[in-house]
Amino acid sequence: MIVAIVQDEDAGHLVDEMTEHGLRVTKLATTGGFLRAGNTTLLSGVEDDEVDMTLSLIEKTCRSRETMTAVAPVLTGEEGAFTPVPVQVRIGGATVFVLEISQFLKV
Ligand code: 2BA
Repeated sequence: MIVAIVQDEDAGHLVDEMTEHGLRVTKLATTGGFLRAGNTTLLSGVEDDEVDMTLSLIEKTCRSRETMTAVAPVLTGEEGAFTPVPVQVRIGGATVFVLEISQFLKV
């Protein structure tokens, strides 16, 4: 099982590539814990000999991007006053987990 967290901008193209290569994929709308922004998580049950091809498709399709975000408010000194700090963040290409599946059933 490949679990790939990708940017929304890359998700449609990646799903197209995967299905064109005969892979099955489920697309979930997810939210990153750090940016609290939408991203996409793809679940794909693949055979062992399809793992490398799947990873290649992900690498080929998912771009790395930079974004500015205001996170981690810091105390300014004034009691109760917080100032969001702008931070530049590089996202992706993709965060990928390759999992062993003990059973696959369709019932
Ligand atoms: P977010 O959690 O929203 O993180 C977006 C980007 O912010 C990350 O990009 C990384 O560059 C940065 N970032 C995240 N946590 C940080 C921190 N504590 N300090 C500084 N910068 C931080 P990516 O690494 O490409 O991750 C993109 C998305 O993939 C994440 O969105 C999250 O939804 C998922 N993700 C990444 N690593 C994960 C993991 N180990 N487990 C589960 N999900 C993960």
